[in-house]
Amino acid sequence: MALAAGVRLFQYRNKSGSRKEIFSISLELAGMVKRAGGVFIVNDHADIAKAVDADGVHLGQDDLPLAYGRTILGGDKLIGISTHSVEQAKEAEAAGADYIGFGPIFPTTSKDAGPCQGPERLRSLRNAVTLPVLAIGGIRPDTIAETMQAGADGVAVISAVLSAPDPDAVARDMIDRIERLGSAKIRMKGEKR
Ligand code: TZP
Ligand code: MG
Repeated sequence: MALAAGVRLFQYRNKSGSRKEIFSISLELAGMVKRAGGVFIVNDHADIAKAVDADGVHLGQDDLPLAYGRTILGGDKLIGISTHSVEQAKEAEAAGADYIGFGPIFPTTSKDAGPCQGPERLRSLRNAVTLPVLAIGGIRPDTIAETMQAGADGVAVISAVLSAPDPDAVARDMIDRIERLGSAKIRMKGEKR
Protein backbone atom coordinates (compact mmCIF):
# COMPACT_ATOMS: atom_id res chain seq x y z
CA MET A 1 0.00 0.00 0.00
CA ALA A 2 2.77 2.44 0.86
CA LEU A 3 4.55 1.75 -2.43
CA ALA A 4 1.33 2.36 -4.32
CA ALA A 5 0.83 5.58 -2.35
CA GLY A 6 4.26 6.83 -3.51
CA VAL A 7 6.51 6.08 -0.53
CA ARG A 8 9.98 5.41 -1.91
CA LEU A 9 12.23 4.79 1.09
CA PHE A 10 11.55 1.85 3.39
CA GLN A 11 13.35 0.70 6.50
CA TYR A 12 12.53 -2.72 7.90
CA ARG A 13 12.62 -2.46 11.69
CA ASN A 14 12.06 -5.59 13.78
CA LYS A 15 13.22 -5.54 17.38
CA SER A 16 11.73 -8.84 18.56
CA GLY A 17 11.99 -11.40 15.76
CA SER A 18 14.71 -13.99 15.37
CA ARG A 19 17.48 -13.15 12.95
CA LYS A 20 16.18 -15.94 10.72
CA GLU A 21 12.78 -14.25 10.60
CA ILE A 22 14.31 -10.81 10.04
CA PHE A 23 16.35 -12.30 7.20
CA SER A 24 13.43 -13.93 5.42
CA ILE A 25 11.12 -10.92 5.71
CA SER A 26 13.96 -8.63 4.58
CA LEU A 27 14.53 -10.86 1.56
CA GLU A 28 10.91 -10.57 0.52
CA LEU A 29 10.74 -6.82 1.17
CA ALA A 30 14.01 -6.13 -0.67
CA GLY A 31 12.64 -7.77 -3.81
CA MET A 32 9.26 -6.03 -3.57
CA VAL A 33 10.61 -2.53 -2.90
CA LYS A 34 13.45 -2.71 -5.40
CA ARG A 35 11.18 -4.03 -8.19
CA ALA A 36 9.01 -0.97 -7.64
CA GLY A 37 12.04 1.36 -7.92
CA GLY A 38 12.19 2.17 -4.22
CA VAL A 39 15.02 2.00 -1.71
CA PHE A 40 15.10 -0.71 0.94
CA ILE A 41 17.12 -0.45 4.13
CA VAL A 42 17.47 -2.97 6.95
CA ASN A 43 17.58 -1.61 10.49
CA ASP A 44 20.45 -2.73 12.78
CA HIS A 45 21.79 -5.75 10.86
CA ALA A 46 24.50 -5.01 8.27
CA ASP A 47 25.03 -8.71 7.58
CA ILE A 48 21.34 -9.26 6.80
CA ALA A 49 21.34 -6.14 4.59
CA LYS A 50 24.27 -7.64 2.70
CA ALA A 51 22.71 -11.10 2.47
CA VAL A 52 19.46 -9.83 0.93
CA ASP A 53 21.23 -7.25 -1.28
CA ALA A 54 19.33 -4.41 0.38
CA ASP A 55 20.20 -0.84 -0.57
CA GLY A 56 21.65 -0.24 2.85
CA VAL A 57 21.60 -0.50 6.60
CA HIS A 58 20.51 1.90 9.32
CA LEU A 59 22.69 1.99 12.43
CA GLY A 60 22.04 3.59 15.80
CA GLN A 61 24.55 4.96 18.26
CA ASP A 62 24.71 1.56 20.01
CA ASP A 63 24.92 -0.55 16.87
CA LEU A 64 27.92 -1.74 14.88
CA PRO A 65 30.26 1.23 14.19
CA LEU A 66 29.81 2.74 10.74
CA ALA A 67 33.27 1.71 9.51
CA TYR A 68 32.46 -1.97 10.14
CA GLY A 69 29.08 -1.62 8.44
CA ARG A 70 30.99 -0.18 5.49
CA THR A 71 33.37 -3.15 5.49
CA ILE A 72 30.41 -5.52 5.30
CA LEU A 73 28.36 -3.57 2.74
CA GLY A 74 30.95 -1.77 0.61
CA GLY A 75 31.00 1.79 -0.66
CA ASP A 76 28.01 1.61 -3.00
CA LYS A 77 25.40 0.91 -0.33
CA LEU A 78 23.65 3.38 1.95
CA ILE A 79 24.53 3.66 5.59
CA GLY A 80 22.23 5.82 7.68
CA ILE A 81 23.04 6.82 11.24
CA SER A 82 20.62 7.76 14.02
CA THR A 83 21.74 10.94 15.76
CA HIS A 84 20.52 12.94 18.71
CA SER A 85 22.86 15.94 18.65
CA VAL A 86 24.87 18.16 16.31
CA GLU A 87 28.01 16.49 17.60
CA GLN A 88 26.77 13.01 16.66
CA ALA A 89 25.64 14.27 13.25
CA LYS A 90 29.05 15.79 12.48
CA GLU A 91 30.72 12.59 13.62
CA ALA A 92 28.47 10.50 11.33
CA GLU A 93 29.18 12.82 8.41
CA ALA A 94 32.94 12.65 8.98
CA ALA A 95 32.78 8.85 9.18
CA GLY A 96 31.10 8.61 5.77
CA ALA A 97 27.39 8.22 6.50
CA ASP A 98 25.03 8.63 3.54
CA TYR A 99 22.21 10.18 5.55
CA ILE A 100 21.37 11.05 9.12
CA GLY A 101 18.27 10.29 11.12
CA PHE A 102 17.42 12.88 13.79
CA GLY A 103 14.81 12.70 16.48
CA PRO A 104 12.53 12.26 18.18
CA ILE A 105 11.26 15.59 16.90
CA PHE A 106 7.87 15.26 18.66
CA PRO A 107 6.49 12.89 21.33
CA THR A 108 6.21 9.30 20.14
CA THR A 109 4.92 6.08 21.62
CA SER A 110 6.64 3.86 19.04
CA LYS A 111 9.96 3.82 20.90
CA ASP A 112 11.51 5.00 24.13
CA ALA A 113 13.53 7.47 22.11
CA GLY A 114 14.71 9.99 24.70
CA PRO A 115 13.81 13.66 25.04
CA CYS A 116 12.08 15.49 22.19
CA GLN A 117 14.39 17.55 20.02
CA GLY A 118 11.73 19.82 18.54
CA PRO A 119 11.94 21.65 15.19
CA GLU A 120 14.45 24.24 16.43
CA ARG A 121 17.13 21.69 17.23
CA LEU A 122 16.40 20.08 13.86
CA ARG A 123 17.10 23.45 12.24
CA SER A 124 20.46 23.76 14.06
CA LEU A 125 21.46 20.26 13.03
CA ARG A 126 20.40 20.92 9.43
CA ASN A 127 22.74 23.90 9.33
CA ALA A 128 25.65 21.92 10.78
CA VAL A 129 25.84 19.12 8.18
CA THR A 130 25.38 18.76 4.42
CA LEU A 131 24.11 15.16 4.43
CA PRO A 132 20.40 14.46 3.93
CA VAL A 133 18.62 14.73 7.29
CA LEU A 134 15.58 12.53 7.86
CA ALA A 135 13.43 13.62 10.78
CA ILE A 136 11.72 10.98 12.93
CA GLY A 137 9.40 10.80 15.90
CA GLY A 138 5.82 12.00 16.01
CA ILE A 139 5.74 13.04 12.36
CA ARG A 140 2.09 13.11 11.24
CA PRO A 141 0.04 15.05 8.71
CA ASP A 142 -0.29 17.92 11.19
CA THR A 143 3.40 18.05 12.14
CA ILE A 144 4.99 17.44 8.74
CA ALA A 145 4.97 21.07 7.53
CA GLU A 146 6.88 22.51 10.48
CA THR A 147 9.31 19.59 10.26
CA MET A 148 10.07 20.16 6.58
CA GLN A 149 10.21 23.93 7.13
CA ALA A 150 12.82 23.36 9.84
CA GLY A 151 15.05 21.90 7.14
CA ALA A 152 14.37 18.16 7.06
CA ASP A 153 15.11 16.53 3.71
CA GLY A 154 12.54 13.86 4.43
CA VAL A 155 10.62 12.23 7.22
CA ALA A 156 10.51 8.74 8.70
CA VAL A 157 7.11 7.67 9.90
CA ILE A 158 5.79 4.67 11.81
CA SER A 159 2.52 5.14 13.66
CA ALA A 160 0.91 7.93 11.61
CA VAL A 161 0.74 5.52 8.68
CA LEU A 162 0.76 2.08 10.29
CA SER A 163 -1.91 2.73 12.90
CA ALA A 164 -4.21 4.69 10.59
CA PRO A 165 -7.49 3.06 9.55
CA ASP A 166 -6.52 4.01 6.00
CA PRO A 167 -2.70 3.89 5.74
CA ASP A 168 -2.85 4.49 2.01
CA ALA A 169 -4.72 7.78 2.36
CA VAL A 170 -2.45 9.05 5.15
CA ALA A 171 0.70 8.21 3.19
CA ARG A 172 -0.69 10.02 0.13
CA ASP A 173 -1.70 12.99 2.24
CA MET A 174 1.78 13.28 3.78
CA ILE A 175 3.46 13.02 0.37
CA ASP A 176 1.08 15.67 -1.01
CA ARG A 177 1.88 17.98 1.87
CA ILE A 178 5.63 17.63 1.23
CA GLU A 179 5.11 18.28 -2.47
CA ARG A 180 2.90 21.32 -1.80
CA LEU A 181 5.70 22.75 0.35
CA GLY A 182 7.88 22.53 -2.75
CA SER A 183 10.49 20.50 -0.92
CA ALA A 184 13.10 19.06 -3.26
CA LYS A 185 12.94 15.30 -3.42
CA ILE A 186 16.08 13.68 -2.12
CA ARG A 187 17.60 10.92 -4.17
CA MET A 188 19.25 8.02 -2.48
CA LYS A 189 21.80 5.71 -4.05
CA GLY A 190 19.80 2.83 -5.53
CA GLU A 191 16.62 4.81 -6.18
CA LYS A 192 15.47 4.37 -9.75
CA ARG A 193 12.71 6.98 -10.00
N1 TZP B 1 13.53 6.62 16.53
C1 TZP B 1 13.30 7.82 17.07
S1 TZP B 1 11.64 8.12 17.27
C2 TZP B 1 11.25 6.60 16.60
C3 TZP B 1 12.39 5.92 16.26
C4 TZP B 1 12.46 4.58 15.70
C5 TZP B 1 9.84 6.12 16.47
C6 TZP B 1 9.06 6.94 15.50
O1 TZP B 1 7.76 6.43 15.40
P1 TZP B 1 6.48 7.35 15.17
O2 TZP B 1 5.34 6.39 15.44
O3 TZP B 1 6.51 7.78 13.73
O4 TZP B 1 6.54 8.48 16.14
MG1 MG C 1 19.62 0.20 15.75
